[in-house]
Amino acid sequence: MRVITYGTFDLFHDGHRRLLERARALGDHLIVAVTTENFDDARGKLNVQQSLMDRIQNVQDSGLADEVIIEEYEGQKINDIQRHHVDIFAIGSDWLGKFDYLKDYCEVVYLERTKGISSTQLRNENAGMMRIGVVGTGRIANRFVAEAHYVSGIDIEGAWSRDPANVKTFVDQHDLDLAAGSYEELLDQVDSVYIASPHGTHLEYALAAIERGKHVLCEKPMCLTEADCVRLQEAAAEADVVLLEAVKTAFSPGFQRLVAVARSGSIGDIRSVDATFTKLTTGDVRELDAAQEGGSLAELASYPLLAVVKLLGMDHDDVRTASFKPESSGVELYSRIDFRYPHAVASARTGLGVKAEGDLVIAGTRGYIYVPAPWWKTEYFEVRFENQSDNKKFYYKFDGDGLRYEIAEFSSMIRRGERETFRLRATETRWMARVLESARTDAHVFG
Ligand code: C2G
Repeated sequence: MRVITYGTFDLFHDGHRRLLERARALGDHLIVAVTTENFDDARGKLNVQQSLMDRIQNVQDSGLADEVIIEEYEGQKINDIQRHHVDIFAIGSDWLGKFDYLKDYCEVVYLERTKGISSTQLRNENAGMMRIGVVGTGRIANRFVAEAHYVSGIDIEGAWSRDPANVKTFVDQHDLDLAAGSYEELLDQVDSVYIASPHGTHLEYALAAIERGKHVLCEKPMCLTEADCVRLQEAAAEADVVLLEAVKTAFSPGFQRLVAVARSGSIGDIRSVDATFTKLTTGDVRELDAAQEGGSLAELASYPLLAVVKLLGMDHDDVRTASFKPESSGVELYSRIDFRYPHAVASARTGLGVKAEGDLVIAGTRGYIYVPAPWWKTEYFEVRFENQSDNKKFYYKFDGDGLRYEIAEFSSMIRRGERETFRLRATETRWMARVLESARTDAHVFG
């Protein structure tokens, strides 16, 4: 029986070794296909640290492969199976169901992935494999685990939240090692945490992690007040750990190019920025619950505020907010934060249960940039001029839910020993916390 398996095999660890052992045991000839850089790039896998040569060497050194080939293109698996007369395709259970289409060509076996890669299992402790714990088990935490899969060098160890039943379900669903009974138990097992619990709990959980020397990636809004933000940033500096606010747009390839194009003078001087983010939400949900710090500002303002700060900077002269906040709801359902800068104006609009065009328009003295909805992905934008034949179109990748870009940034910062990233500076995070706080407390309220 001829068996084939595929993988990146970056920072070769015990999970890889055990997978190859079991794949080999399924037959008498094991072919291992190692992904090329281009293929990993095309399938949206980020942060692969070792070269193709080194990764092939990892597989060869294991002594488990009878033959090593490379995987270069989408659809290659079907060709390989036929060309190499393969009987069994084997892959880890993290891909369960994803390769069922190969059943038309050979037997497909999903082998249980190895849960929890402890640092003692790593061939080289400093190889850069990072163990991360998830705090909170809601929608975004689920997406995080799926996306982390596409970032090399990361192993999600386990999860914790206030409700043990939710933790159990989450851990089972994602095949994780640890359903932590307490936050301390999770912290003991990891190098870093991703905090995706309700907004009002971020400060407490982030501080506890930082005080134990763990790096923190915290969902937006990281803080609801500037004072909380300063407190966290000072604690992180003291403990010498990474503290990053998970505003995913800041790390997406297209948004970074958009900012560079806009600030390079291509549309002249920027005179106005208008950014909108709305979502239709109804019913008994956290987003609409005042007790859980809901409302369109806390929920959505991070995105438009990011656009404003990245395009116009932090030195606005004035900011005013108007919010539709009916007494019956207790939270802002629509808000408009208006800024005055020395030579520009900006408007950040958010709505919950209100739908508007979610676009971003940057007006300049020579032309303007139009980013259609959903602008926060920035997969596409146009630079437009009076003379339409001068218009330019730009296209970028935004793979999956886009969380992989912030995860990749967080993990590279840790690996490189960096505490600050130009993609989202600590001062910008603090500015966003200050504006959010004032918008929530000093708004001109109607409704
Ligand atoms: N693996 C495992 N346990 C782990 C980590 C990985 O069993 N803790 C398995 C994966 O399921 C996969 C193999 O080891 O079968 C290689 O893993 P990666 O190098 O992460 O490669 P991957 O991105 O899974 O590529 O075409 C490529 C394939 O689709 C899989």
